[in-house]
Order: sequence, then C-alpha cells, then structure tokens
Amino acid sequence: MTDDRFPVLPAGFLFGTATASYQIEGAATEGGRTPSIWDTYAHTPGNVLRGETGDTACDHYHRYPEDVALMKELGVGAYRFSTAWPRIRPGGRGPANPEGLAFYDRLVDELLAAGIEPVATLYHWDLPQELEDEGGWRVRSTAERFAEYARITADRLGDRITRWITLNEPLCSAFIGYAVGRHAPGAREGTPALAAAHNLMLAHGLAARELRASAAARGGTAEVGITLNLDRLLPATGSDADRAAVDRAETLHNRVWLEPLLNARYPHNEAETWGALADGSYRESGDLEVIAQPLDFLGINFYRPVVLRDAPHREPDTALRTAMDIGAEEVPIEGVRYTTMGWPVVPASFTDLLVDLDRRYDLPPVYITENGSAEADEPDADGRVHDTGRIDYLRDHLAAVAAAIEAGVDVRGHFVWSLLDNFEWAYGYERRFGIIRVDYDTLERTPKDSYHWFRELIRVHGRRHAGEAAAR
Ligand code: GBH
Repeated sequence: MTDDRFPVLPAGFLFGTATASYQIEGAATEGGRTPSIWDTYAHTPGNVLRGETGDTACDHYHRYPEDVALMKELGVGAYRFSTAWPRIRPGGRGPANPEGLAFYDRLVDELLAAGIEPVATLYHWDLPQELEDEGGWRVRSTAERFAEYARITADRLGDRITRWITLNEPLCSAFIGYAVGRHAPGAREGTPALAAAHNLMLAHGLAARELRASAAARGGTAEVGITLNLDRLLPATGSDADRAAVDRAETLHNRVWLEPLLNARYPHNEAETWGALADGSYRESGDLEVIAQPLDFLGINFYRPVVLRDAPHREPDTALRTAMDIGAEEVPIEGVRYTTMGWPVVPASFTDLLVDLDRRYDLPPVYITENGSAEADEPDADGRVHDTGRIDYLRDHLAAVAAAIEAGVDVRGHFVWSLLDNFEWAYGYERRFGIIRVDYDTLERTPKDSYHWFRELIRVHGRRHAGEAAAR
C-alpha cells in the first residue's frame, strides 16, 4: 500500500509523543516541590516573553488522566516525559519526597493501563535552586547529587520503567544556561560553562551506573540513553574561514558530547574552538571511563539545520569570552519555509545528519526523542485547528527518518514534540508546539488536525505491517 500522506516506517517502529516537567506540570508549589532554576529565572522580570512562568502551565500535574486518555486514543506506543528533580528530592539533597514520587507512580500506572510505555528523562533542565546556589552544573558535586536522585527515582519506578534518558540536551543546560544566558540560570561565562558541559557528562555517566545498579538489584535490566540536540551544521560558503567556523561549531554542538560518550576522548580541536577557556581544570583522570559506558540507545532531538559563517568574536579579549563566542554566526537559508520559532524547514538535512553521524561514529540504536514544529495555529470558526504546516513538517521529517533507515541508520522510533502546547522556555506560551491545543484560560485540550493525522498514520502503519505479516 502506498499513501503519500503517511511515510513508510519499518515494522516495530516506535511512535511516541514527548513533554517535559516544567513545561507542562504546573503545580509549582504543590506536593512538596521546591523551586528549580527555571522558577527563579522565569520569575525574574525580563527573562521570559510576557513575563510568563511555569506556575500553572498545562496543569498536567492534576490533569494527567485526561492527557493519558488522549494519548491512548492517539494510539502511541510510548510517552517520553521528564521527572522533576525538585519534586522527587526537594532542595536537591536529603530525603526523597513521597508525594513527588507518588505523582510519577500514578502517571506511570495510568500509562501502563493505557498500553503506553513510559520513557523517563531524569533531567529536562529543572535543577533544584539550592544546588545552583552551590554552583550548579559548574561544580562536580552536582553530578553526584544527580546520580543520587537517579537512584532514588529508579528504585521507585524501575519496576515499571525500563527505558531511561539521563539528560535532555546538555548543550542547552551548559551553553544556553551558562554562556548565552537565555535559559536558566541565565549566566554568561567562559570556563565555568565548559565545566558545566563536563559535569553534565559526568552526571550522565554516574547516573547510568545507578540506573543499571538499581535494575540489577531487582534482578532486571535498564536501558540507558541520553538525548542530545545534535546539529546539522553547514558552511555558508566553501571558504576556508567558513569551514573552520563550522569545525569549531561541530565541537561546541556535537563533539563535546559524542567524543567522550562514544570514543572516550575529548574533542581534538578544543584549543581552536575555545582557546585558553578550555583549560581542563574541571576534569579528573578516570572521568572518561565514567562517561563512556556503553549506551543502550542514543536519543536525538532535531528541529532544523544551521548554516554558519566565520564572524569576528563578540569579545576581542579571549579571557573575557563566553563559551558560546567561537567566532561563528548563523546565516538565513533562502527559499525555505520558516516556522514561528524562526527555524528553517529542511527535512533532507535530517536524513543527512543521521547518515553522517552513522558514518562518523559507532552509534547505538537511535531514537528521535523530539521533532516537531511551532506554528501560528489558532482555532478556526469550526473550533478546530487546521495546522497543515505541522502535518507537512511531521510527514516530511518522518519521511526523512525513513530515508535514513533505508541508508542503513538504525533508527527505532520517533517522538513528536509535543503532545501539548506548553511553556516554551524563554518564549513562554506564545510559541505552540502541541498536536493538542491548550487554552491557557480554561486549560481545555483540543486535538489539532495534526493529532488526527498522526493517529491515522499510526493506524495505517499498523495495518500495513499486519498485512505484510499475514502475507508471509
Ligand atoms: C528542545 O530544545 C527542548 O528539549 C524542548 O524542551 C523545547 O520545547 C523544544 O526543543 C522546542 O524548542 O536563541 O540562545 O535563546 C531545542 C533546542 C536550543 C531551542 C535553544 C531554543 C534557544 C537558544 N533549543 N534555543 S537562544
């Protein structure tokens, strides 16, 4: 059966949707939760568009049964959510919070009853504020606290969750948080941001050990992965300068994670990329062994390609640069559609990224843990949201995944970002990524056309492969 509306993915391919705790839960002061760096950042005027915060968000904390029911109706095989560290271990150290764990218990049970596999991310950016006050990701001890929190969570939920993602997009935590300052905690630093990148990798490795130890103590196994926002980076021209800029950006965006994780080494061109800022003061011998444990899978978040050209450093004095100031700037791509995030839509670049990574690294199985688009979708007179731009985006990017699989890349699943419209970080509620609309006055959920399209895709996929099986 061929149907252009629905790309052909292999039998057993996992379809899912994704969210993150601070973006959807709300109930910021309920159930023993303490503030995270995002509460502090969002409550500081000037940081988030229109001064919005995650205080209520989608109120998923109370409305999760409705959200799970919508996913059941959708027919997804899995749901990727994140657990909130300050809910499970308020303040970042000391005893676990029974009420926080009980919430995730209820959520996981609800998912399993609906036949949906829970895939948990332990860190989607909500660091307990108290740990930030002690240095946050700039300091090593935060990695140790993270491993403890991972163990607490796995000991409680690991009998029902087998697939774990340690961190979501450490690039954002380290560089947008500590160098660009457009994410919490809003710092603009050099070496400390590189220390943050290293400590996040260490946190991943220490937590991976705890997740596996927790499963082993139960006589089971855990599948451990990490989610990276790997970027397809292209030079604006063929000039040596632009190529060199992309080579530096490859390290900032991709190699800084992939080299330690997959090859147990640090990127070869740290000095070209950061100069004296990359002084290694934050590393200890033995760290690479902790970081480079085998991954059961690699999560990749993909939204758009980035075209770069060589550019002067924003800060001429090397010692005063932030870790983001690597002498490269993004240039627009001509002739393509842009989403409301200002991101270019180039599906073929997704295939290229996956094929290229597969050539350059010995990759474990890959899951696309986020992919989706923000659109200016308002309900029509009929009350429905005709988000054709999002349908086109998802269709073309799933086709791009299918093409990568054709080319030999072992991609096992795809999670749409996002199940719901939600708190889009520095952009607040203005940017909408959901396949379900959320009315932020009434908190009412309305499936968009993309939800109905995705539901049909999952059904067509099921019928297609059931037909194949019957024919064999
Ligand atoms: C993902 O980040 C996140 O995991 C998810 O929570 C988020 O909702 C989703 O994508 C959609 O954005 O111009 O310096 O302010 C994607 C990567 C990188 C996108 C940081 C926004 C802002 C950088 N993000 N970027 S800045």
